[in-house]
Amino acid sequence: MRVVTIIPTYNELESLPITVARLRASVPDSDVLVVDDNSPDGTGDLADRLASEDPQIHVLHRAGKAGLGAAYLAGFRWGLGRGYDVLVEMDADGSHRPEQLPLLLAEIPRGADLVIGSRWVKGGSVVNWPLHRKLISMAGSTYSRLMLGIRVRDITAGYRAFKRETLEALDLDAVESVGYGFQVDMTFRVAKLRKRIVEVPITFVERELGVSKMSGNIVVEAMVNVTRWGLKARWEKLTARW
Ligand SMILES: Nc1nc2c(ncn2[C@@H]2O[C@H](COP(=O)(O)OP(=O)(O)O)[C@@H](O)[C@H]2O)c(=O)[nH]1
Ligand SMILES: [Mg+2]
Repeated sequence: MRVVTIIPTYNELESLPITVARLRASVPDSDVLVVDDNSPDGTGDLADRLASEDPQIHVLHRAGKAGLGAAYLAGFRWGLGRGYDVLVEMDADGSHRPEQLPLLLAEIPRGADLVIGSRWVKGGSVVNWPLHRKLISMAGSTYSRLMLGIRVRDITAGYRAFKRETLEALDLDAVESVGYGFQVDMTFRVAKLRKRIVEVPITFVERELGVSKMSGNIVVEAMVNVTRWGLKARWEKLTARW
């Protein structure tokens, strides 16, 4: 099973080397692809340095900040083109603990098409989040689950492992490349293909270094999109019967 872990970065100079070192230690077989959007703080140069010292580390440089979704889509295309069997999404900031990646990967040979590292299943948790952030995340997941009619508990989660066949079955060009909306969009598309989605509990640790790139805008955008997709799916179901 050839695995590549894709790490999107925008100004992660402090976090990236720590996360990459932890990842290389905990899953030495996984290659690493850093997708940097020309970070002004020089994260791209740092990634090049890491890559020059370790043949399993690769870097994809993009022209400018285009969002996490666009970065992952570029990373998926890179990985699919190089024959990887499993493509992992992981944040650079340490929130997705590399030590828990084996838990996600173990589900692939057991038949999962998409594994989600979940905060909101039994055994999952979040460390260092204020109550209001927990509530927003849980409420967003619940709303999306009801609206889209899918059973996933942590639908905006960004710690994931895709089987290559799952990504190949999707029309990646059609995915809307926004923040949390990107993760919801991907989940909805995989669910519609009736692929097997497995959630494993993780401990999500809020970043200690650097700053978050998420904004209220991204949350609102995700909710608007979820509403749109949900209504569209209902409408299509209804009109199919006429
Ligand atoms: N390449 C790229 N990476 C991004 C972009 N926006 C966020 N990221 C990365 O995506 C990951 C998650 O972002 P983060 O700011 O931690 O979001 P949060 O965990 O929801 O607060 C981090 O590794 C970021 O550096 C972007 O526009 N381009
Ligand atoms: Mg983060």
